[in-house]
Amino acid sequence: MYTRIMAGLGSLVVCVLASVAVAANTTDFTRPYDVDTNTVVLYHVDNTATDEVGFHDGVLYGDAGYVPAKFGSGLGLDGSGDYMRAGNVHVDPSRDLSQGTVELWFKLDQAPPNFVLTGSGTEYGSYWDDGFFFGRHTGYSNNLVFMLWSGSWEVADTGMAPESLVGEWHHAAGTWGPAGLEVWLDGQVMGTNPYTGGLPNPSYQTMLIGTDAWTWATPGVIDEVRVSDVQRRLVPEPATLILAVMLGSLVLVLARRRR
Ligand SMILES: [Ca+2]
Ligand SMILES: [Ca+2]
Repeated sequence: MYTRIMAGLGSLVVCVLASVAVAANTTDFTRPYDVDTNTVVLYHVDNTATDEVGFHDGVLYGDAGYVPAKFGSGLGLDGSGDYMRAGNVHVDPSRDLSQGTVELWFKLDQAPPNFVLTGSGTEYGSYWDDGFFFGRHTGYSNNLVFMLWSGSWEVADTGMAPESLVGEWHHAAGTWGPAGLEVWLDGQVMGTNPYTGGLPNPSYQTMLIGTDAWTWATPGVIDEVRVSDVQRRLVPEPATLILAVMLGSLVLVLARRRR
């Protein structure tokens, strides 16, 4: 009887774990994401600029190309004239502007005075950003920052000089919404700003990846780019899941030994 109960319990745990394992991943930044209803665009950049959501495929410019990256391949940028153009990702269909998350993995080859991992505003070379800005703007900070334009820049500062990030893969996320403006690095909130006004301009011309309207280039590789219309919490694999795996294994071992 005991053996049957334990074996049954073991099977149940295995079933639960199997369903967790195949569940869509939308929060664990250490793995490639799956699309959910709040995903605005998702680019795995695996030898294609296809948007996994299906509305805003990217286009590569300059001599941007696909190179080995964090997951599969990513966007290789030599720091001069290279970028991916995504268009206005908040229209067709229209998206909630009151909250959002912009994130990507990046590996810098160098840290120029001004560079942009991703930004939104006017077209490349039209010299006006009026959406989000993720990078370094030395007019505001010598650190990596996430900013939103509200007539002036609202700044969330990581406190990290990009020079200290060169040569290694890092995950960067900027969020806005009820919690204010946040900038995340490798799963930690590094800086905040009380601004809760959302993304003011729904009619920006384009999101650019690896640069902005000012043509501030980023030398390096960018991968797994996602925009969401919800203020995400980005967490690695939950500790509870690891605990469940250990518990499940223990139950199975005990059940086998009792037979
Ligand atoms: Ca990739
Ligand atoms: Ca180039």
